Amino acid sequence: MLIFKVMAPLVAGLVFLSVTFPYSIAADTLNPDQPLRDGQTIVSAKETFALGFFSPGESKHRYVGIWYNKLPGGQTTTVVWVANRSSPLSGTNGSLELNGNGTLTINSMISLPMTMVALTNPVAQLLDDGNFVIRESNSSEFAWQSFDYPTDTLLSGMKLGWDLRTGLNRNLTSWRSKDDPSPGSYVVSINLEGTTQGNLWSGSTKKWRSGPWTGITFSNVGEQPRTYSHRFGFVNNKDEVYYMYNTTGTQIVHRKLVDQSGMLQNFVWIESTGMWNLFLKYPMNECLEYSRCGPYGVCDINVWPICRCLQGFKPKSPQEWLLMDASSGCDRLTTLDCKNRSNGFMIVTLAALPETSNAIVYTNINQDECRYRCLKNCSCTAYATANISGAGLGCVIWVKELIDLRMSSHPTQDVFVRLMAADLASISNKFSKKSQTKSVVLIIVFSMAALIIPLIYFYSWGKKKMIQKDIRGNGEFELAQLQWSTLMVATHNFAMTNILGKGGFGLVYKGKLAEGREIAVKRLSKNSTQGIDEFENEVTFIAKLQHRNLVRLLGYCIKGDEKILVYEYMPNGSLDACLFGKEKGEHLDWQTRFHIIEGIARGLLYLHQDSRLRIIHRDLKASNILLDIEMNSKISDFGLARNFGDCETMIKTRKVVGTYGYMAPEYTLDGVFSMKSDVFSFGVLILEIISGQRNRILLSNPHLYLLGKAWRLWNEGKVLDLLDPLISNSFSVSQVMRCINIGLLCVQEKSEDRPSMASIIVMLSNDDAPLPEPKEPGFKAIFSTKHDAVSNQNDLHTFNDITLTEQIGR
Ligand SMILES: *[C@@H]1O[C@H](CO)[C@@H](O)[C@H](O)[C@H]1NC(C)=O
Ligand SMILES: *[C@@H]1O[C@H](CO)[C@@H](O)[C@H](O)[C@H]1NC(C)=O
Ligand SMILES: *[C@@H]1O[C@H](CO)[C@@H](O)[C@H](O)[C@H]1NC(C)=O
Ligand SMILES: *[C@@H]1O[C@H](CO)[C@@H](O)[C@H](O)[C@H]1NC(C)=O
Ligand SMILES: *[C@@H]1O[C@H](CO)[C@@H](O)[C@H](O)[C@H]1NC(C)=O
Ligand SMILES: *[C@@H]1O[C@H](CO)[C@@H](O)[C@H](O)[C@H]1NC(C)=O
Ligand SMILES: *[C@@H]1O[C@H](CO)[C@@H](O)[C@H](O)[C@H]1NC(C)=O
Ligand SMILES: *[C@@H]1O[C@H](CO)[C@@H](O)[C@H](O)[C@H]1NC(C)=O
Ligand SMILES: CC(=O)N[C@H]1CO[C@H](CO)[C@@H](O)[C@@H]1O
Repeated sequence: MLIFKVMAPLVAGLVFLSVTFPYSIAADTLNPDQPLRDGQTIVSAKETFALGFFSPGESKHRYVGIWYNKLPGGQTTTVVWVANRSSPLSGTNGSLELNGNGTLTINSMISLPMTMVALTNPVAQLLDDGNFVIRESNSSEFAWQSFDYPTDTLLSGMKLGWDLRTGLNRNLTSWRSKDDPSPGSYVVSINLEGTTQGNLWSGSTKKWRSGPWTGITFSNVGEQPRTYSHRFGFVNNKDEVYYMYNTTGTQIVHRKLVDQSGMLQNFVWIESTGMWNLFLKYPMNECLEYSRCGPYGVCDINVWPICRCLQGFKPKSPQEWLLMDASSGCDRLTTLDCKNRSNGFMIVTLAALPETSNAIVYTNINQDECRYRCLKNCSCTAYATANISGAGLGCVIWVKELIDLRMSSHPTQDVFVRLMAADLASISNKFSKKSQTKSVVLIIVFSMAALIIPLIYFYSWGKKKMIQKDIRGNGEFELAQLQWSTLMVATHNFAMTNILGKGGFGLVYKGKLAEGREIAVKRLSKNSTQGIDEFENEVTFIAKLQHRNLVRLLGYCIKGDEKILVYEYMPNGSLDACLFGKEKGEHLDWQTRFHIIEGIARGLLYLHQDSRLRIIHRDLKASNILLDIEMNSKISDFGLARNFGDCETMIKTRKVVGTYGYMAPEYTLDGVFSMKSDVFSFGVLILEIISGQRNRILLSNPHLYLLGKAWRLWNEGKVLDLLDPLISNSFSVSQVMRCINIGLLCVQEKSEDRPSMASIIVMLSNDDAPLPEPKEPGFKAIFSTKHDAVSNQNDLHTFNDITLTEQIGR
């Protein structure tokens, strides 16, 4: 059924009477003395929205709300507005009434949020955009509208922001839970101080900000991956300050929602799947999280670690920075002393203006005047000029710390940061030594004699980008050496209860450092000879590798026989546990699974191609993928990884190590491995993530073999049957199909038929990239060849999670 196609005009009052909507009362209006009782609904003219009493989720309480009328799966599945969300009724005897003077009451007691003058001949009407309005029956002007009192959802045509004439502040507030629409802790609102922008609050903590409006878009929203056609605008004048969007066609059904997880989400209805597709959410990545790197810290999602200090600044707490916690930010190398007039400005080019809520904004002021005003004021820490809200040139002067600084691949916003001359000079020295750093630095040193004299002007070829020195020295990451006693305390003397699991060469414990930071501590088994090689392997590789999709080694400890590695702690555990563990992927919706697949792909590309070493992991499997708090995937366990030279593409070994189920045929059978054997394992992972099933090798029952199943369904044209039934939320059919197609390409029998990680990234991120048709996956050989190690196990076990480290004879 085509749900949101424009319907033939309906004769109001006739159609709704009994057949399709037995409980709806006539048409879309509510008149005085004609109450709407629980069980009845009023439906907008084109049947898009309905209004009535409902109980959300498991709740027994009754609320008055507006929902999409025609979505399948129950009429109240998507509620967009709730009247009086804090004061529900307990019984089903509710009635909504329009009084003779135009106010609405529920059970003649509870009033809706209303401020209006008395009407003489009122009528209430539910419109097709989801707005419930009250007006004089002979007028089209709204005396009251539900759009002025949003709950958690912003629909097309609604205003988010201020009516300065009445003081009305329209903001979105999350539901407390899916059963309770009363106000939760997340609020999206528009602020008026500084430059106006959208803000996402968690209680009194800011989580995200949109940045100022540039005239076209918001400046701090990051690269928008895909947008569905809708026009949006920002109005900022003396009467009103608001954001609004309009969908461009009646077919497009779009809503924005701040949900209980604290994300601002954008959904579009996909008719072919009959589901909501979440296509954009904020904050979109770690760097868009508010003040991720603290004051004077700069976040850049394209490098690792993502946080750096501005030049002329140093980490406030080097130890915390080393442990990847940059929230304390940075301090000046030399304290700003305004009486000492040897100070000036360093230009940094950022993705957007830093937070402006405590900055001073002047409109219609040029750059020279802006700089002059900054120099005049001893509290000024930085200034910038910007086209504020598209209103033309404006000047922003910061008098406090700079926060929420973000870099991108195409930074455009120049910010002039005030530094002492000594620091400016050291930057210029460093800069001339490191001229390959592609940057533009313009330094103006201010002296009393001549107000503004550009003394030093450095220009270097290449892309405009800020130079930064991070906490690495000579390109090697500084590995913290930790005290044995610290680790004993952190893990409660390696208590059994602290065991997180078993890694490649020993047990892994959860630990907590004195300052509260959680860590994962891997302790090498004392009697493992194999382990020592793997320990060294791990230290060699992982200490040199830095990528957001690889697990981070924070430090080590060697004391006597004890060899210990300390990693960042991954609160969401391993992918294996998430997919196949007790909770069995219930909380893994499609977006999350896709995000995990993308993360693994990026990590693997880095290993194969972009890191300084070229590395084959050799033991990629679900239990070696860890998940951080935001479900970013991190590849771990480099115990079996192999470095290979520039000319080598293939290595042959007599010692086959790895994990059955994930190993490529040529490796299992001939001991030959290459980057393409990692690609095979990645393909198995994709199919496991999509299906929620392990790739079992049971010689007695090859049909359980996931690759076989995927291939059969692919040929039968029923490939969506592979999808984990727990993916109940919205997903994009085409994205799922692409992923299965890519998964099958990765597990091709011949390694040359498998794509490289670089092409996989293109295939994953580009909906239009053509995909080759897969051939039969390479599993026949595994089943048809008599294989000692496999047949010895009498089919009783699955092999997926056993890493083979012993030599198996051939
Ligand atoms: C509705 O029912 C509740 C109990 O279920 C009762 O307390 C209340 O007075 C009733 N209200 C009306 C308007 O009848
Ligand atoms: C409208 O009528 C109700 C009850 O009849 C009363 O409580 C309310 O104050 C009136 N509102 C206005 C704006 O006169
Ligand atoms: C609407 O009706 C009211 C009284 O019923 C009258 O005062 C008003 O002028 C009318 N307005 C229009 C636009 O006809
Ligand atoms: C959201 O709006 C309500 C009602 O106007 C107001 O009381 C509250 O302070 C607003 N919250 C924020 C964060 O703007
Ligand atoms: C959206 O549509 C309304 C009504 O047609 C119009 O007033 C408003 O300017 C539009 N806004 C944008 C951003 O296109
Ligand atoms: C500098 O700016 C701050 C913030 O507006 C202001 O309080 C202070 O008076 C200014 N100082 C001077 C000397 O203008
Ligand atoms: C500022 O932005 C508006 C809207 O995009 C544009 O029309 C105007 O030309 C811009 N002004 C300047 C000075 O860039
Ligand atoms: C100004 O600061 C510099 C260091 O930045 C210092 O060498 C110089 O002595 C200071 N001058 C005065 C007058 O304090
Ligand atoms: C937001 C709002 O108007 N809430 C009203 C809900 O009903 C209670 C009475 O039960 C009023 O006090 C609130 O103002």
